[in-house]
Amino acid sequence: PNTYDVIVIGVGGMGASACFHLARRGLRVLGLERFDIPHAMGSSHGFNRIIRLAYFEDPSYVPLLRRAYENWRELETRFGEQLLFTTGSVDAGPSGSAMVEGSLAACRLHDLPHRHVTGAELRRIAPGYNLPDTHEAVLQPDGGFVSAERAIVAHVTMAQAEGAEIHAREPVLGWEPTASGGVRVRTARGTYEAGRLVISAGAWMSDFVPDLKGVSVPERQVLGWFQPREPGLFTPETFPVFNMEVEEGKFYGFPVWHVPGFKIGRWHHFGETGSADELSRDSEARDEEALRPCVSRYFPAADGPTMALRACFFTNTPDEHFVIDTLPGLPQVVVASPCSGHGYKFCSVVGEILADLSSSGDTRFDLDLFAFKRFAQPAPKPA
Ligand code: PYC
Repeated sequence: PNTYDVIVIGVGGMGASACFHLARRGLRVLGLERFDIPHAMGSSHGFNRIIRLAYFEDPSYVPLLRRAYENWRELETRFGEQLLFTTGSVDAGPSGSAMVEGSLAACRLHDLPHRHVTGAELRRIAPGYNLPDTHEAVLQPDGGFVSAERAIVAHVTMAQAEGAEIHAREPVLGWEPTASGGVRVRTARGTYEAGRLVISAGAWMSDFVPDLKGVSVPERQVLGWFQPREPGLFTPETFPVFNMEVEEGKFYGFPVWHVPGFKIGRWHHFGETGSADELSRDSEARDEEALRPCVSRYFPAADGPTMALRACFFTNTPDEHFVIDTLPGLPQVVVASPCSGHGYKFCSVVGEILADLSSSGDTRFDLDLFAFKRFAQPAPKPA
């Protein structure tokens, strides 16, 4: 079989970055993707993805985010195209809500510039917003979005320029460790061997890592674009990206960019979970119904005709933190993702971490929060 230093299964956001960071270190890399590059079947499409520093999920993500920003900027320079757009970010909810308090905690711990404002103040600063006065928001100026599909193209193009071999439309059928401590990967087209394996298969993760079955759970999510009635309030210059928790649910959104509509998504957990091959990518009227009440109430100046609807996947872990680790007993195999819907912004740094783990076995980044072993079944007690 053809041999490589590292094989990467899944060339979406994370895998594309891994291919680039491995190849730039002079390693022989093969990236295998079952769909097109880029594609809209998983979790790396929809034109743009939020990036933000005030990380309400846990302040320990902030050092990774700082490096992610640096790496996105370096990639832009190499590729010659802007990929990261700064709009500022808003994290909003009722006073005392987890999103507002978590965002404030990250800002305070990491000394991030920010403003803590009421709903009324936010309306004055960014009049596209219409939050009740009982709500608060944390505004952080470094937030914005990454151009999602273009960033994959950038990572793949730069990986190829460094000698990586990337195959699209080549589904992986299985992999196994070899007696020499490497891996063998079987695809619909052939068999390949390598010293190391990176599995960044997103919603297909548990197909390749059976221990993640029931831990890494794909869930269908909905996105919509709505024509603003006052377009000037929803430009990248006037409208910061947001996450908010309100009585209707948890939502996130963007200014108008590349689609003639204000983009809003819902972090919804309606139980639309299942296997990545079976979940629907079609958009339906009920998807719009999941979004429209939030638009009408909190963004009334954007409550115009529907421009587009899309479905995508979150691949959730029970605690909604990532898994980035080597497999127990198989140090030559590194897994990255599931990312529970908030991973894309980290692709630029996770690729570097995957290259660290699959070249030296170690990294300078703290990965405690992402350990594989946190989901290990406790050993049965002796009778
Ligand atoms: O802000 O990271 C984010 C995000 C992802 C999905 C929803 N919000």
